[in-house]
Amino acid sequence: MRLVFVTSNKGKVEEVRKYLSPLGVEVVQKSIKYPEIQANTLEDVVAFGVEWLKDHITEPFFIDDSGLFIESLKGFPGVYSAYVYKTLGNEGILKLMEGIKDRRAYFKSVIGYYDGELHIFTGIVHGKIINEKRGSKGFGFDPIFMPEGYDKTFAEMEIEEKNKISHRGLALKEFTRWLKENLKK
Ligand code: ITT
Ligand code: NA
Repeated sequence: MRLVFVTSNKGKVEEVRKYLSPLGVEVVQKSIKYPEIQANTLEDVVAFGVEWLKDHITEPFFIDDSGLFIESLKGFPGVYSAYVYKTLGNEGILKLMEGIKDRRAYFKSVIGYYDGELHIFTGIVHGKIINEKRGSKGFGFDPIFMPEGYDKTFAEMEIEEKNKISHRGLALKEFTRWLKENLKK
C-alpha cells in the first residue's frame, strides 16, 4: 500500500520509510505547510493540522507532531519544540540546562492518520539531556538526548536502532498494528 506523509522534515521521512518499507508500505512525502496552532498538547496540534489538511488532500494521509519535554524546565520546549530548535538550537538547550542536576527528559510523538476520520497514535521514550552534543546521525535534538538504558545518544544510533525504541518508532508500531487490523476487514 501507499501512504502519504505530510511533513517538511526529511529526518522524519527517513525514519518512517525505514520502518514502513519492510512492511510493504510505500511512503510518499508531501511538504504541504499546514498551520500549527499554539496548543497545550501535541494531540491538539495534530487534530488541528489534520482538520485543515483534509480539505487539501484527497487520499488518506498522516502527519507526525513531536516534542522534547524536559522535566526540570516543566516540560519545555514541548509543543514549542520546532520553534525552539530553530531559534535556540541544541546549544541553547544546553545553556539553559547548565548547572541543572535533574537531566530527565522525554520525547513524544503523535501521529494523526486521516482516512475520513482521525486516528491518533502516540509514542514516548524517556531519557536524559547530556552535557554536550554527541553523534552526527539523526536530526533535531538527537545529539543531546540519551535514551534510558543506553550509553549513546540518538545521534549515535543507526536509524533501525533508534526506531526500535524511539517515540516515533513506538507510535509507528501502534499505527501499523492498527493498519493490519483494520485493512483486513
Ligand atoms: P513537520 O513538517 O513534520 O511539522 P517539524 O520539524 O516542524 O516537521 P515538529 O513540529 O514535530 O516537526 O517539531 C518538533 C521539533 O522537534 C523539530 O525541531 C524536530 O527537529 C524535533 N524533533 C522531532 N522529532 C525528533 C527526533 O526524533 N529526534 C530529535 N529531534 C526531533
Ligand atoms: Na512542525
